[in-house]
Amino acid sequence: LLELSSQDLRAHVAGALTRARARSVALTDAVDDEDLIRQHSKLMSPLVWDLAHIGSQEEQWLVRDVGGREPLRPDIDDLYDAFQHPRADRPALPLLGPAEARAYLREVREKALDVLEKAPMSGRRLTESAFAFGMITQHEQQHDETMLATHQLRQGEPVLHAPEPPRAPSGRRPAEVLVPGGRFTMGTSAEPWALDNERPAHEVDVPAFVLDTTPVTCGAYLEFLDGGGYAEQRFWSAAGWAYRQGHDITAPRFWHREPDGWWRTRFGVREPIPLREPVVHVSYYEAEAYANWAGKRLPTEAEWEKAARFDPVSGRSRRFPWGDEEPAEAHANLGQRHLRPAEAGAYPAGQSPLGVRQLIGDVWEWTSTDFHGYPGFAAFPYREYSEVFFGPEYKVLRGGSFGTDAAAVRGTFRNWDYPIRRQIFAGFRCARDPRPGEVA
Ligand code: AVJ
Ligand code: FE
Repeated sequence: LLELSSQDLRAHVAGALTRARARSVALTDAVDDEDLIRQHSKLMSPLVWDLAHIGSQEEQWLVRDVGGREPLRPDIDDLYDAFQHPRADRPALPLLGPAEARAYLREVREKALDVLEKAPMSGRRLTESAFAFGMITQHEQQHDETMLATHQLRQGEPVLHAPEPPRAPSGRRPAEVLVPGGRFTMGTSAEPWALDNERPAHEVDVPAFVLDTTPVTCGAYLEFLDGGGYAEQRFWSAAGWAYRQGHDITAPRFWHREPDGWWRTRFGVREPIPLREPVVHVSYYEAEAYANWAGKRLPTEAEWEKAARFDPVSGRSRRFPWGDEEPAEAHANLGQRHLRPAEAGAYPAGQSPLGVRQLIGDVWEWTSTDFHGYPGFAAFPYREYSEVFFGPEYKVLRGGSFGTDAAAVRGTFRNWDYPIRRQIFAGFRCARDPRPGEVA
């Protein structure tokens, strides 16, 4: 990206903005106005809030800050400020209606593209102007994933359709790999669109550990469930057990027990639990309980990133498990191309040097690490993007899901959420310490 001429960089940015908008439009055109305004869950905004919020952020960051242009709708800044109104309160606000929101987004985008034509895109200003466009692209794609999660919570006939993801190649493969101990470079100072919390690059010493080569499947999770995993307190942390009891959690979100076994509902379709597919819609606490039941643990964030980026041959950290190339269709299940995770073991072209698969795409993976800034962290462009969330109440998730766009994930990307959250497309894989004699 940094080597592109300013004209090519402009074209690249315009393409990324256009792809994000096509997704926002598809997700909001799929339902009628009543569904856009309705709150499908207290955990989520009405879709029409996300839509206008996307436009409002684009107006503030690109049209006003980068372009120095006149504000279009300064009167709605507060309405669409996520910090001023919790999600549960958003339906009661005097929000723009669907038609008004769509017109506003078109108007803002027209201005933003004009700013892009004129903004300095090379030299010292590159990081400032181009970064703002990169950040806005990622912001829209992040809300597109949030809107996809709202679709999953919506009642009614299915409105989203997509082809099935690829199957896993046949043949037996190791279930775990040993990741050798030693230092590696975590985070980045070079990735052009990396957000503040991914920076700066720094060395971390990670002792040898063993990691699952795929995310934990529904089949394996069902063994935990059927084996009394939700009934036995000893598998759960104190906070996890309090949550399990307080909310009467007995299975992943969207699973239901019927006389003939377990089923789930996915984007309005009732279907049998796909045993070979990574489990999704589990909280951190459920992931932690499963890992305890299995005699394992969740990976730390550093372990996850080392498995995803460290190349033992060159000793350097890659951008992605497969190398430095941007994600292609064969590498990972990203971008809402498929509306479910692919079978565990799929995407051989996307595996890491040590043979770990599906680190990028399919399901976000819970790590055991609290969300904090790296050594040398500097908030950019403002504290509200990530710094205000640092602390023990959020856990880091890594790798993106089938609902995440390639523009919004990479080997260094960090997501975070409360450990009780289940409406996000989150699963996990397990790690463990090596047994005596396992480390050469
Ligand atoms: C990084 C997914 C936790 O959705 O709350 C969107 C991204 N920040 N708008 C979120 C975000 C501001 C953020 N996560
Ligand atoms: Fe936002």
